[in-house]
Order: sequence, then structure tokens, then C-alpha cells
Amino acid sequence: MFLSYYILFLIRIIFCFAQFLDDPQQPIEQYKPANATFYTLCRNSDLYDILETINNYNNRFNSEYRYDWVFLNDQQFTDEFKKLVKVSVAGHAYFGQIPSQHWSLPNSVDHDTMKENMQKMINDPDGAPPYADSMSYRHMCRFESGFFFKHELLQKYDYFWRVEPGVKLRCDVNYDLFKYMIDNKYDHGFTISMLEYSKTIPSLFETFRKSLVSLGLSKLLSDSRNYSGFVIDPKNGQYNHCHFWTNFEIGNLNVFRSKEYNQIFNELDKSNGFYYERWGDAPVRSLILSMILVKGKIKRFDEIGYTHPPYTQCPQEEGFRVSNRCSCNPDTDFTSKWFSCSGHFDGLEQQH
Ligand SMILES: Nc1nc2c(ncn2[C@@H]2O[C@H](COP(=O)(O)OP(=O)(O)OP(=O)(O)O)[C@@H](O)[C@H]2O)c(=O)[nH]1
Ligand SMILES: *[C@@H]1O[C@H](CO)[C@@H](O)[C@H](O)[C@H]1NC(C)=O
Ligand SMILES: CC(=O)N[C@H]1CO[C@H](CO)[C@@H](O)[C@@H]1O
Ligand SMILES: [Mg+2]
Repeated sequence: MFLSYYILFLIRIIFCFAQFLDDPQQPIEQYKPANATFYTLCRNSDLYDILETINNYNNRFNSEYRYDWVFLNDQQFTDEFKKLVKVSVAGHAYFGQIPSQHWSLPNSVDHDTMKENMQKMINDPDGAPPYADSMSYRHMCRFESGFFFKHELLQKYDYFWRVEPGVKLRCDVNYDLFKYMIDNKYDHGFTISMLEYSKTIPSLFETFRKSLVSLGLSKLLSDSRNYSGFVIDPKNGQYNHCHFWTNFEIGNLNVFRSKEYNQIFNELDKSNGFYYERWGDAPVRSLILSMILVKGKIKRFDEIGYTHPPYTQCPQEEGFRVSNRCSCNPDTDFTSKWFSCSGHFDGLEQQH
């Protein structure tokens, strides 16, 4: 009896010592992260949604790797926002305000034309598209298309992973996704892709086509070595409305900083379509990226469980869902819906 207590005691001591040697704090401290950061654009009123999301990303990924997180806002972040967010982010948190010239109407916008078009969209007899009446949404889309990567807080990074308040990872991501991108020479990664509401972009593609022509880049429209096939319908040469959903994206900032990206964005911006219509950042960015990236540079992450309400990507394979502790219902997976563009993307990759 006494002896067995003694043995138990010994085992306990050995166990404690082993735990000490295996202190999980130690290797994490030494982990050398990639040159990368999380990035979130949000308002002060998004505080509690973003806190939930940050904690979910910690649990699923970031407590292991401790990447930084850059928060941008058109207003100043409150002290309360910064205090609560800072203690949740596993790496360093940085808070920035967007310069007003990146979040305001360009001088060339004619206010009457803009208001008239907005009213027409709101009163559409077949129903107004989402955010038809929102000015801030239009600023947001223009900012995310042409300016976020110019913010000073993002200058010191190569890669970013965009996160929105309220999104969730639904499975563990148990490898360093940034290093995966870099090691495999990917420039852009996405989860969900889908069709855009055509009412929000009536002139986008024509403006885009003309922009490429005036920049001497029109050969890109039919260059099969790029991703033009992802966005252009070969039957009529028009936009097929496919876009990468931008609320989850992991990408190389140097692509957005490139001369081509900015030339094309500036041409599009000159037409004021962000305000006269309601161009989303997703179709704008998808069109440009599909032209300037060579096949093999864009990765579809089909194994990342992810929700941005109302849609979810959920891995189908049970073994994967068990080993990565997925919490999503595989029957809710977006991939097989008719307005998903993932099958189309995979088809292109196979031709590659
Ligand atoms: N600072 C700031 N951030 C904004 C504003 N409008 C949108 N955002 C952020 O921009 C991103 C996209 O906005 P959302 O409202 O989520 O747009 P969405 O994803 O197209 O639409 P939802 O289905 O409503 O999520 C989110 O990260 C928002 O937090 C704004 O006026 N100010
Ligand atoms: C990270 O990337 C940025 C932007 O390309 C660069 O300026 C910076 O020097 C890089 N930092 C490191 C540590 O390599
Ligand atoms: C502008 C741009 O980057 N275009 C690319 C499209 O694809 C061709 C073929 O791979 C590249 O050479 C171009 O650089
Ligand atoms: Mg959103």
C-alpha cells in the first residue's frame, strides 16, 4: 500500500518534470513567422464581433503562430476598442486611421448624377441590390480595391490575411498558411467564390476592357496563361460575374503594389463607377488579379472550413473533419451551389 503511494508520487514528479521540459511556451517564443499580418477594416461598433472572430482565429490558428494584426478604420479607433482588441490578438495589434483622401468622393464625381443613379438603384422595381443606398459601403469598396495596401501600417509586410468582424474558421488550420503561400509561390488565396449581382456593375466590364486597351494591355483579355478564363465567358467575351469573395483572402501585397495593378485600378476609378454604380471590391479585384496573375499563382483553399454569414465552406471528408475538429455541417457547404464559381476555377486549374 505504502509502496504504491510512493510509486505514484514518483510518477507524478517525473510527469511534472517532463511537462516542464515540454513547456509549450518555449518553442512558440522562438517561432519565426513569415513577413505577414492579419488585416481588418472595421468600425468601433464592430468591437464585439471582431473580438469573437479574433478569439476564433486564435483557437483555430493564431495562438500557435502569433501573427500581427493591423486594424484600419475611416474614424479613429476608441481607447476601449484598442484596449480590448490588443489583449485578444496573439501577436502585436496595430491601429490606424485611413487618410481622408482614400475614403471620400473624388472631385470628378458629379453629385447629381451620383444621387440620381443611387435613387434609381434603390427604387429598382425588381428589388434593390444590397447596400444600394449606402455611401459608406461605396467608400469601403473603393478603399479595398485601390488603397488598403497603401496604408503605412501595411508597408512593412509582404503578405496579408483579410478578416472581417463576425467571420469564423470552422476547422483547425494546423499549419502556417502564410508560409504555405510563400513556399508554394502563391500570390493569392481564397475560399469561397461566387457570382456578383449584375445590377451593381452594369458598366464595370466595358470600363475594364477599355482601360486595358488604353493601357496597351488588351492582350491580357485572351491570354490563356493568366486567369482570364476565370472571369471571361469564352462564348461572348463578356464578364461571367465570377469573383473571389474578399472577406477571406490571403495574398501578396506586392501584387497590389505592382505597376499593372495600380494602372488598371486608376483607369477604372476615373470612370467613378464605384459611386455612379456600386462596384464591389470583389469583382474589381478579381478582374484585375485574374489578368495580372499567371496560372498557378492563385490557390483555392478547399480544406479551410469558413463562415461569413450567410455562407459556409465546409470540408466534406469525414477523416479531415475529425482530425481538424471541424464544427461546420458538411451539408451546408457552399461549393456545390449553382452560384459558386469553384468548380469553374478547378476546371481552369486542370487545364494548367
Ligand atoms: N471603418 C469602416 N469599416 C467598414 C465600413 N463599412 C464596412 N466596413 C468594413 O468593411 C468590410 C466589409 O463590409 P461588410 O459590411 O462586411 O460588407 P459585406 O461583407 O459585403 O456585406 P455583409 O454581408 O453585410 O457582411 C468589413 O470588414 C467591415 O467591417 C465603414 O463605414 N467604416
Ligand atoms: C517585409 O516586407 C516588406 C515589404 O515588402 C519589406 O519592406 C520588409 O523589409 C520585409 N521585412 C523583413 C523582415 O524581411
Ligand atoms: C500583366 C501581366 O502580369 N501579365 C501576365 C499574363 O501572363 C503572361 C504569361 O504568363 C505573363 O507573361 C504576363 O506578365
Ligand atoms: Mg462582411
